[in-house]
Amino acid sequence: MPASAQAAPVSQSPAVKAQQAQPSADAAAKGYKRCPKGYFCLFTGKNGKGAMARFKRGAHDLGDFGMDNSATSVWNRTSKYVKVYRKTNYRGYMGYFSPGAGGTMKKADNKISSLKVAR
Ligand SMILES: [Ca+2]
Repeated sequence: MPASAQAAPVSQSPAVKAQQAQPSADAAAKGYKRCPKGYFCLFTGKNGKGAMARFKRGAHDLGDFGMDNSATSVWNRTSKYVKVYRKTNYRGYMGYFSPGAGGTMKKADNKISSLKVAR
């Protein structure tokens, strides 16, 4: 479990199975496995289900991705910290996700409106 501040919206890592990726399996990928390495991914459902959006740098308005106030689970596959905000344009800081952190959110469920990947 990654060390994180109290403000972090989640405290557990996604339960990702250590399976060898195969081309045929990629097409049928679902859940957290859809999130490519190097990206921060949002999912509208619990446990990596539902629609997904992926980010390398962040987004000042998740509405541009159909994700405003709808992210329920996340996975940070970047090597950076990712800050999330309750409002657009990085206002209303809620907490951050450490590199490798993810899971189904509780207090930030359906509340994130913008996010920023640390440089
Ligand atoms: Ca949701």
